[in-house]
Amino acid sequence: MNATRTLALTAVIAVLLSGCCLKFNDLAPGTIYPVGSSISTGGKTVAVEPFQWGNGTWTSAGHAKVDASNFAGGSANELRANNVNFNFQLGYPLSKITYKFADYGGNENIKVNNDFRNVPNFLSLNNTTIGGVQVTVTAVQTPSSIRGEMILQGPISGFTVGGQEFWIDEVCTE
Ligand SMILES: [Ca+2]
Ligand SMILES: [Ca+2]
Repeated sequence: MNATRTLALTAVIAVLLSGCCLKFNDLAPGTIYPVGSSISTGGKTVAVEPFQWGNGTWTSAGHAKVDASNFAGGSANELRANNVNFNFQLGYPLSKITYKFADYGGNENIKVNNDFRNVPNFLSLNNTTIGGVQVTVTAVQTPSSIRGEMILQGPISGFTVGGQEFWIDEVCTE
């Protein structure tokens, strides 16, 4: 194989391997990240941003925390949003994002392609579009929690999500 073909093949493989999964297992449990800070995990950056409450008021007083719990249904560590949003800086554009989540109370925020939503929970977003991206929510609701997985499919140029008592794990991209 000549050098040009080797280079072309390497480029193809790089594209095929461009998806990633953020599992947060490289973070130290108990670490707290205030609004304005950034979380470096899995070679990516997650910015911790202000959160909008159900009444429309924005707060910068929340924080993120690395928990060794398993609410979102992943394994080992997960990220907790305590009245913050996570702005995932993943190397856009992407065609798909999936993630596991747990909502133990309060409202949630989600923004895809600059289309911002503020909702009591994510169940109502199943089979809708946000920012032109198809949203699928598969979750189990109990009196105390909503736990499941969300799939975003379509041309994605930005993704932010958070909540008040919200955990997230295994944010994977294609
Ligand atoms: Ca994990
Ligand atoms: Ca909720």
